[in-house]
Amino acid sequence: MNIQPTASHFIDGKYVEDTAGDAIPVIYPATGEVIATVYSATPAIIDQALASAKRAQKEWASWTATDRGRVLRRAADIMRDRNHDLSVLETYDTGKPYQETSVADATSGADALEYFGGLAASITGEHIQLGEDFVYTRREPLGVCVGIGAWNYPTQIASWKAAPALACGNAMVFKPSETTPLCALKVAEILLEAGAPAGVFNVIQGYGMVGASLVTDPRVAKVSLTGSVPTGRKVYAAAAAGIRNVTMELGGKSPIVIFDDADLENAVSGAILGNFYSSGQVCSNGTRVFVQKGIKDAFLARMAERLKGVKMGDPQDPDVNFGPMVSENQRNIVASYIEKGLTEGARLIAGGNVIKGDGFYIEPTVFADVTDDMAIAREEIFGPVLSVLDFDTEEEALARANDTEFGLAAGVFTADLTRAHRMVAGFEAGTCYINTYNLAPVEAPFGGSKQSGVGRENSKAAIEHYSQIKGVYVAMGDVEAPF
Ligand code: TXE
Repeated sequence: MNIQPTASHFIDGKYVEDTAGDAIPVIYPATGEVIATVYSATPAIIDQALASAKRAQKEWASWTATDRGRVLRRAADIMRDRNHDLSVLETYDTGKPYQETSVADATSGADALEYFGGLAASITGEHIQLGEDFVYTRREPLGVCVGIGAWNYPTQIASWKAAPALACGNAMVFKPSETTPLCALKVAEILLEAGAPAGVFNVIQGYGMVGASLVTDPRVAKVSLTGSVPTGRKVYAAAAAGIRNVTMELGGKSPIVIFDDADLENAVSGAILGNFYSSGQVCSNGTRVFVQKGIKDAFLARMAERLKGVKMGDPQDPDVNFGPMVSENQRNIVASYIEKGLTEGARLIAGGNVIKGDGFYIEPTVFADVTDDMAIAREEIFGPVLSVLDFDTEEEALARANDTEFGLAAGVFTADLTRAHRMVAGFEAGTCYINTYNLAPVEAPFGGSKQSGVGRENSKAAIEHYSQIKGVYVAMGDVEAPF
């Protein structure tokens, strides 16, 4: 499969190259080899992309919503037809196993395109009768939106931002993470092929400073970032200077609370999904697993047993279910946290080792006897490190689960559903799970509270973040004035 893209950027319906930009090597995480090279967008490229989006947005907004929806649904069909190739590319871009990318990435992108394609025609205003007079509202696009992506789900992140933005009549300039630049270009190709006018969805490459240039450009009405909290703070502040609408999908250190009466197998499965899927590189991961004392030993024993099912290896091999970290840097970050966990006195139950060799592999790791003050319990690791913390009572578990600056996700496993709903009502998190973890259907809102973000992706909630309401008062009689 040819991995080197035609060119680095996709602007105004065409691939565009400008090698004056900084070269960005695309490194395959499974082998460490450079499989492609793209170039960071120069000011000329940034201007070309924004000008193209500004121009195309006017035409796109003049289409009927039904016609816009049809394009998005056609894009979803094309994405599904190409799921295999898109999944292979996602694996090259991220190192995630094909066993995962073939069911979780382009499929999720297609779901979003299909869902918002279906919603488009229902994005309307309302009529408010006031006696003889009345008010009507118009739900209007924002204009040019900027999407900025993280590296863990490049196809999905580009699609989750493009779909609602375009459904509402906006145009978008999307900058993928410099770590995974390849997949978003395919999303741009597919939208054009599905009938979106050239310039409605553009992709440009670059490091953070290209993102910063996009956020501060006067042509930009809205910024949607998926990334870390520190980056979120910078982007939010920069957007504020232009009073721009923002969506912030940031980091987390989410809790999973497992009570004695939980179904053990499902609780272990939930903890595996919430810590080891995508080699632990998922923002909403439940990396603090609070286990009630009565079930703790059984949980640890079963978890250690289930980890024997890990098949690490070439992520393009469909039998492999655990891939490398996305980069050497990320692998080193995770290794340093494992070191910290050992130094701070946590008990290693499984894993803990970096795998020697070309790729950026590290073992799925489980710590027990973790206390709330440990770095592995407080800081986002963004890798396959599961921390088990003991608890006695429901009140204690809830208080400790919420004792974090983050608020992205939270899960609870128990057979007592009144307790489950009590826990969820008490969780300070935007995305919660009962007796499961990390499912993200496009029909459901996804996003965080506290430091984990602002706004929601997916569900009808996303329409609020990509459109604005204009209120129109219509007088049917004369105007009464005091003089
Ligand atoms: O993030 P970074 P990464 C979070 C996850 C982790 C991080 C990992 O929790 O913290 O993302 O992804 C661009 N102005 N989520 O390392 O470094 C940068 O080029 C404008 C949460 O990529 O923050 C990249 O494209 N842009 C998420 C993007 O910001 C700037 C799910 C993110 O970079 C910039 C996945 C600047 N000043 C990961 N600096 C969720 N909540 O859904 C950097 N960038």
